[in-house]
Amino acid sequence: MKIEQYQIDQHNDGLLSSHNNQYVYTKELLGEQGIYADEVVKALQDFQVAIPSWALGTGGTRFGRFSGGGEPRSLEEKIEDVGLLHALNRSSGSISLHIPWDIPEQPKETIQLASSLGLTFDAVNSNTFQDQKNQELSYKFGSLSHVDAGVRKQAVNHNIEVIKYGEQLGSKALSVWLSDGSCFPGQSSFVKAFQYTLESLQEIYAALPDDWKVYVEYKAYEPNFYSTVIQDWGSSLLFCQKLGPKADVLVDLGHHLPNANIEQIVATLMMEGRLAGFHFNDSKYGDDDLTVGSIRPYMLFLIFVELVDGMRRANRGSSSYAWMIDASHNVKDPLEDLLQSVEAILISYAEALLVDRKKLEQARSVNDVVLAQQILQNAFRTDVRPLVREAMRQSGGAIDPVGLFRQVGVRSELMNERGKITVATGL
Ligand code: LRH
Ligand code: MN
Ligand code: MN
Repeated sequence: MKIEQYQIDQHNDGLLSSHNNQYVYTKELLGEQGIYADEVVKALQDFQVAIPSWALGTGGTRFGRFSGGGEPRSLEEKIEDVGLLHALNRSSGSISLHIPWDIPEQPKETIQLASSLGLTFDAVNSNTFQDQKNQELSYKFGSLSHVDAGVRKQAVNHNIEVIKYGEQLGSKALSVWLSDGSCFPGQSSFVKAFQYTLESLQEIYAALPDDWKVYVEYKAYEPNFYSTVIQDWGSSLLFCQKLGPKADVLVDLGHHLPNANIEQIVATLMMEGRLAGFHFNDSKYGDDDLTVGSIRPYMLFLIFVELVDGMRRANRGSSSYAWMIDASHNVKDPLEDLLQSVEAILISYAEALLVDRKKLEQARSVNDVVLAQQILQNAFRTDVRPLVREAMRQSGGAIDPVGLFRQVGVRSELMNERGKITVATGL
C-alpha cells in the first residue's frame, strides 16, 4: 500500500480554497502582533517526530488486547506504515526500533526500503525488561542493577549488541529504559542498585561510537512499584553527569508522579544542556500512553514554551533533539492515532512559537502576574491549525492527513494485503 503524490494533490486541491482563507486570516492576525506566519510554518516543516516501531499495532493492557486488522507483521511492514504516515504529514521522517522486538536481519535492504520512503533510523532501544526465548539468565530481579554480576554482564552485552544493530542502520543513539527496581521495602539496596547500574552503564558508554549518544530514560514506577533505580530526572541526570557528555536525559511524559511540573524539569535540563529529547504521549493517571494532547494540551503547550526558550538560549535547532512518540493504541486505529499525535505536537510547538517573549520578560520583571498569564494564554488560545496544515501542504503532505487516510481507505487496503487478524509486536 502506497499513497501516491497525485492522491495527495487531488485531496489538497479540494480543500485549498477553504484552507487558504483560513491561512490568510491567521497570517493577518499574527502580522498585527508582529509575528511572521511564514517563519512559524518553516519551523514546523523542520520539526520531525520519530515513530516507534512498537506503536504501529494495537496495544493492549494486562486485561486483554483487541487486535485490529492489517497490522504490520514484519519490520518491513512497519517501515511501510511509517512511510504512509510520512507521506501524509511529512513530519514523521524516522523510525525507532526496539531490539529484539524488531531485529534488522538484512540491514542493507532495510535501509534501502526506509530511504525509498524518505525515512531514517532514530535511536535504537534496548530491552532488558523482558526475558527472551533462549536467554540464559532472567531479568526477573533486574538487569543492569542486578545483584548477580552475570546478569549485569548479559544486560550490558545486549545493549552493546543493540548499538551494533543501530550502527548498521545509521542510528546515532541508544535509548536505555530500565524496569529495574523493587516491589517491596527491604527487597534491594538503593545504593548498591545505583552503583551497579552506574558500572553497567559505564561499560555501555565505553562501547558507544564517537558520534553516538546514550539517552537515559527515567520512570517513577511500573513494573516495579516500591522503587525504581532510575526513578526521576534527578537520578537520570546524575547518571548522565557521571557517564560523560555523550549521555543525556530522556523525558517520557507518562513517567512522572501525579501533577509533576514537567515544564520546569525541561527548563532545568535544557539549562544544563542535558535534555536528549522526548517520548511524547498523554495520560490521565500514569503511563497511559494515550494520544499526545488528548488530555492535557495546556501542559504540552507549557512544555513547548520551555523547549522553544531552551533551544533559543542554546542556539540549537529542533533537529538536534530526539523527538519521538511513545504511545499505545487500545481502541483507535494506530496509524490514525499517530497522525493525531504528530498534529498535536506541531500545534503545541506552533503556539509556543507565538509567545511574545519580550513582553513576557517585561511582565515578569515588574511582577505583573496577570499579564504574564495572559501572554501565554493568548498564544495557547490562538487557532494555529491553519499554520500546521500549511506546513504539511508546503512539504508535500496532506492538508487533512486523517481525512485522506480514510478517503483512500488505507486500513481496508492494509487488511486486504495483510489479513484481518494480525498481531504486531510491541506493547
Ligand atoms: C517504558 C517505555 C520505554 C520503553 C517503551 C516500550 O514505559 O516508555 O520507553 O522502551 O515504554
Ligand atoms: Mn518511553
Ligand atoms: Mn512509558
